[in-house]
Amino acid sequence: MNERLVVVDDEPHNMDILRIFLKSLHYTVYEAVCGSEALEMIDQVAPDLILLDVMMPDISGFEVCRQLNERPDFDIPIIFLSAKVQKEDVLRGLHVGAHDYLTKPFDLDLLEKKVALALQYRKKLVSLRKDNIRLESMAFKDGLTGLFNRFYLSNVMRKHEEGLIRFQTVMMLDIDRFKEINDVYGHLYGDTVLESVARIISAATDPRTDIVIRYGGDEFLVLFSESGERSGTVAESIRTAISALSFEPEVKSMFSITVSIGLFQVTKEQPLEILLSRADYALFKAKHSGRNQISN
Ligand code: GH3
Repeated sequence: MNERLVVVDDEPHNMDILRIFLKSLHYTVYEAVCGSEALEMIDQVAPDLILLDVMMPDISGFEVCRQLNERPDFDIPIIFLSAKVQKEDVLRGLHVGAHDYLTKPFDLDLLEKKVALALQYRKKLVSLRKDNIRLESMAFKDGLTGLFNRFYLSNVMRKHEEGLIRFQTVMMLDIDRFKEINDVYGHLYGDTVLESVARIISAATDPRTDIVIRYGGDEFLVLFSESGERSGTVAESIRTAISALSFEPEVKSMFSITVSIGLFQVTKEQPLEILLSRADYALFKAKHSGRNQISN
């Protein structure tokens, strides 16, 4: 795909030269004749590079550049093309966030090279961003179940401390006598059981409002940000769905499992550690009251 360039210049003669030259280099060129048009076009086109004039009838190029660079994730390189040739002008351009500055009348060889370099820089940046997103999702996910892991929980804790998220119910779930499954059928089959339990919890919850975390070996945590009533229904549906599963590790050996669940309804603002320990205590009660049940 051809790289997309937004070229902003109010002078038709300059625009003609730029259009013809850049098209001859096989770039796709989008043209804007003033700052406000440029801002709109950049949002629509999402270009790979912006060539920006400084002196324009409405918003100056410096101001356009400043506004764009104020956006949190803005990463499109901007090259100024300007008849303002003083050192102070160049410095100002770089100060408001430009990648480079070319003075008019521009040298086409220099323009070609600078455009190519800026596009190369942009390509590296985009690829680094993608790597980061991939690594972040790997770091936050449990390798076996694909659920969020404890590392992600520390992120959630920080957001909770900052008041950015609130939870209505905290649910802790633990598979009953899971160690026996490992002992009888082997650790690998134990993993299969863990995956099935994770799938049921995921299917019963809503990723838009609930956070599901593999909390420990056979322990799962769900943080509900919606009403307590719903969480009770979801917990019961998970418990019954898991007890209805049947596992067949070997011919003629079939077994089922149960889980114990602790539910803690949040009534006042408290650190997440406290909410977790309350849910953990509710789980402890469920275990000690005979397992395969939900305790509050
Ligand atoms: P209880 O009902 O009292 O909770 O009994 P339990 O057997 O589930 O007790 P416990 O929590 O002590 O056992 C958890 C077991 O989970 C022990 C550990 O070997 C196993 N485990 C932890 N992580 C994994 C894992 O990733 N895969 C498998 N297969 N087993 C795991």
